[in-house]
Amino acid sequence: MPLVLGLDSSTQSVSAVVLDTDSDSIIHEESVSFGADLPDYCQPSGFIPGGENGEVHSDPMMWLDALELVFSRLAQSSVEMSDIVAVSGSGQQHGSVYLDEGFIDTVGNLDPRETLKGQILSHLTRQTAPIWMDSSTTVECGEITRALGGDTEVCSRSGSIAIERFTGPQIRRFAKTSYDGWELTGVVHLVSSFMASVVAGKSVAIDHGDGAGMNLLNLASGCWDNELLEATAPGLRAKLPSPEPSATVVGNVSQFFVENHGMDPNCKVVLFSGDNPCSLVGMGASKPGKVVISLGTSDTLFAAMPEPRTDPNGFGHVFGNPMGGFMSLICFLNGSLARERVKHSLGLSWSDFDREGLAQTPIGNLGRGMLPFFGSEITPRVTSSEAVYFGWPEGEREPAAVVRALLEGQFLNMKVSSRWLGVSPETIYLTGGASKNTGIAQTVADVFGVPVSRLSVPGSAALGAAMRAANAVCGIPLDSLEASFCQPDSGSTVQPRDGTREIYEELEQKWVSALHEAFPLLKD
Ligand code: ADP
Ligand code: XUL
Repeated sequence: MPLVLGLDSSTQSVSAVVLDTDSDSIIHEESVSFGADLPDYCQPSGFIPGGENGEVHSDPMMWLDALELVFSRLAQSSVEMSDIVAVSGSGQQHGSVYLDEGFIDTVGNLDPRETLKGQILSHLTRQTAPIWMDSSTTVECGEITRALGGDTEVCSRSGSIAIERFTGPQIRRFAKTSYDGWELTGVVHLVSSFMASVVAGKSVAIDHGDGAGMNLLNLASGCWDNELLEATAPGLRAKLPSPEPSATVVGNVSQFFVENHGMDPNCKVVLFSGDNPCSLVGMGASKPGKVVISLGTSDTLFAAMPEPRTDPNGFGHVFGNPMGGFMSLICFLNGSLARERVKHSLGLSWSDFDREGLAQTPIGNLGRGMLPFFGSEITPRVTSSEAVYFGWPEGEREPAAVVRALLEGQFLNMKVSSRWLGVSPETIYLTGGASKNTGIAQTVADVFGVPVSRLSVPGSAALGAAMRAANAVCGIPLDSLEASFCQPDSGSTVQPRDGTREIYEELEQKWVSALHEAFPLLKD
């Protein structure tokens, strides 16, 4: 019974999904939450709270503890670990891990009697890893952009203008502010390639899907871009793993997992990729034609693209599609954390969001709206610390209407910010932690005016990673994997309600006017 394993090292958890490729079924899912399962790290949402100057970092040792815990839980479950023939994974994009040269030897000879953390901690040349929520590198983005001759040049080479959370500007800031740390650094990994290195027991390459989120990869050639490397940090080329196609089989699983968790020593490891590229596969959307919205810690909207298409406003990105070609993506920072903030401040549960929020208020909220930026936003790029309300009668802000205004504001922002993609979806495919909330799914359907379809599996990134492993190692065609694993959950498709189009056309105009009034420096 050949099994394949997909891992997902996301912002808030490390999770796993196991597929049986004979019976075409998902036989097991497992998840370790940083907040609930590893409280000693004091990172309840997966990052170190209170970072200054826009810094948002996480502890890579927490990810390793979570990885070991996931493997231990899998080994204690009904999963026959020795039947797993292939593994791949997904990682939150853009985050970077800085290691000395000794890491390469240590990761190749992991001692099964010690913990991963105990062996790898001393190789960190930077104790914490900046992650995708970090916005501390505006100065470095400007420096890289000037060195290349402008946004257009950076964007046409790397698929994105220089963006604060992307790895290149993050590397530049470290190299500038910590000269010694940079000198000691032998290798810089992404979250995906770091976790893959540990699983494979060797320092592995960076795949084209996630590598494109660094402002360093030349999309046309698939190689690191000389000018971008030079503009980013001295000696960077020697410290970066090579970029390789996502389907590359890097070798067998580390002896560490063979001895400790009963893995087969011949189990193959396929390069890990970014969470959004993996989700594209897991949602059955890696061929052009489908638009996916993922409601995780961040909200993202993405689609496979035959040709790389870049965003004239600079908010969108082009990444490698792990199954070949490209994907476009737009990321919204005020995603689940903004929804959680409203939920907590109003003392609601998730089901109240639906029952006591959306169900009690009319579509379009009688013109009462919200710019849902509780913290600075990436799309559009605004500095903010509180939501902006428009169209409300003085003194009135009843909780139910606030819930609706938040969600309508979030999805109107997505609709407005994704027009440059030039794709008119017939259906939106919804994934991520918040997608199971039917009221939220209904609001997406109403705002976009198209049906919203959800898959039966919540973790599309881990599923996509497992499908990539099954394709690359077992040779199972993508079409047949999609037919087996990417079917919509029966009965969970949500239809847009009648009469919503006009209401949202009007609200959208008000929303855009409110945006430009609140943030006059924004480009049209
Ligand atoms: P990530 O992959 O970024 O770690 P997930 O896709 O796992 O995130 O989503 C986690 C988020 O989903 C949580 O932060 C929570 O806010 C949200 N969530 C979970 N359940 C619900 C629900 N029923 N309704 C709305 N949001 C939910
Ligand atoms: C995408 C992005 C986030 C992270 C975390 O550009 O920054 O979606 O991948 O999920």
